This record gives sequence, structure tokens and C-alpha cells, in this order.
Amino acid sequence: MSVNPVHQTELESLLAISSGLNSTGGNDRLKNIMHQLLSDLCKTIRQFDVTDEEFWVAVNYLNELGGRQEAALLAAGLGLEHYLDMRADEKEAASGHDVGTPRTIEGPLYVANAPLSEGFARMDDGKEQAETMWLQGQVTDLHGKPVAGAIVDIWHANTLGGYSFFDQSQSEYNLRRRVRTGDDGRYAVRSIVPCGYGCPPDGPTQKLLTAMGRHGNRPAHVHFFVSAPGYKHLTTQINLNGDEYLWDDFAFATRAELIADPVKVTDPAVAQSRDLSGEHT
Ligand code: MBD
Ligand code: FE
Repeated sequence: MSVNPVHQTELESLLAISSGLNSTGGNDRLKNIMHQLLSDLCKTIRQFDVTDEEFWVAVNYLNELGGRQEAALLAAGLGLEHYLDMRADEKEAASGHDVGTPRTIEGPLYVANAPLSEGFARMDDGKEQAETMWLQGQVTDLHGKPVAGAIVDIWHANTLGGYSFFDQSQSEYNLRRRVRTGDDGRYAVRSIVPCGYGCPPDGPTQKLLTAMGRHGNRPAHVHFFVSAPGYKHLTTQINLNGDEYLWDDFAFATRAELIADPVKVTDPAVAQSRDLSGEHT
């Protein structure tokens, strides 16, 4: 199918006007990006001979997505958020300096200002019957030197894959804590073992995924923000090894370096010492 030159000129002039390229004022970068996006969309409409009906289905879909506040969830599911990681990796590799813990997507379920404590926190409210999970770690710089006073902001799902705030059945800030590292850069938390997340089954994200023959599940994971004055902010996660979706994450966030092997603690004395050492840090 060749493009009729009159049609082409007419389209170019339409897009130059509709994206604002022809007008003064506004934001030039935005105009250029909108111009490219609109021209790619028109190309797709043409290539697939998209019908009016299909067009309006898509427009209504966007309304539905916004209405359910799922735009960020879809961005994760389409791999677009992971693409930001790929881009950041590419730039880091080009810069040639050492890399630390790999980053991976934030996802749509972070809530700021979780309770802050020094060295140790208990993350769960104790209301859920669940297996206890202890996490401990050390924040270091790229040379392995401990970073004191770093803030480790941790959030994860409960045993039903739900996140507090979004899941109104949980208490405020359940499974969300910030811990400040001590002089040794260490932090520890006591929490519960999370389950994997699944997209709301009646929501627009799952609807599109299903239409594409995909599932909307994530393996069990724990999110981290790590920040300290003078250092670059790190957004990352760990995935619990053994989950059926470990390498089949609908949001593409699993990385080999970020897989954690849970160690079962059966000795009550060891369990107690974990809690005590934490409370005293
Ligand atoms: C999550 O818990 C999540 O981490 C992402 C990326 C998307 C949906 C739910
Ligand atoms: Fe998550």
C-alpha cells in the first residue's frame, strides 16, 4: 500500500498543528515528543486499517484505565517500566564505573513516609497468620565501605498479595517501614513472608493482558529504596526463590542478582536472637 502524496502532506500539516509545532509558546520538548507519538499512532492506524469502532474501544479503555488508577500498573505490565531499567543499565555501562546492586522497577504501589526507625523494625502488625520473615542487610558504597545513616525504605505484600493503603483491609503502613542504618551500615527487619501479586482480575490491565494471552502475576518480592546523602538513590527488589512466577513476572522485574534464597529458621533460640539483636541495634 503506497501512501498518496496528497494524503501524506495533509497528515503532516495536521500533526504539525495538532502537536503545537506550528505555534509559538508551550514546551518544545513536549511538542516534539507529542508530534512523534501522534505520527506513530497515525501510522499504526493506517497500517492496521483501524476501524472507528476499534478506535473508540481504545479511547474508552483509556478512560477506564484512569478511572481505576491503573495507568502505572499497565506501564509495568507492558514492560515499559522495565525498559527504564534497561536504559539506565545501558547508560551506566557506557559510563564505565563500577556498578552496585542492580536497580529494578518501583511499581505502582509505593507509599511515602512509612514509619522510620533506627537499625531495626518490625514491619507487620501481627494481625495475620503468616510465616515470620527476617531480612538483614548492609548498605555499602561501591568499594564495600559501610554507609551509616542510609535510609532503607522497604515495602511488600501480605499473604494475599495485597499492599496496605491500596488494600483497605490492612492497617495503615502495614508491611511498610523505613530503617536508618547504624555506623556499620546494617539494617534488619522482622516481617512476614509475602505472596506474589496478581493484577485486579476485574480491572482494565488484566483485561488487556488476557486479550493478549498473558497473565498478570508477579512472584513474591520485597521492594527497596535505598538512599543516603551524597549517593545516588537506588530502587530495587528481591525475589524469593522457589516462586512459580520467578522467571515469569508480568512486570519483568526479576534479575539473577536479586534472587534471595530463604533460609528456614527452625531453632527457637535462633529466632529469638534475631528479634533481640534487631531490637538492640
Ligand atoms: C506490584 O506489587 C508491583 O511490584 C508491580 C511492579 C506491579 C504491580 C504490583
Ligand atoms: Fe510489588
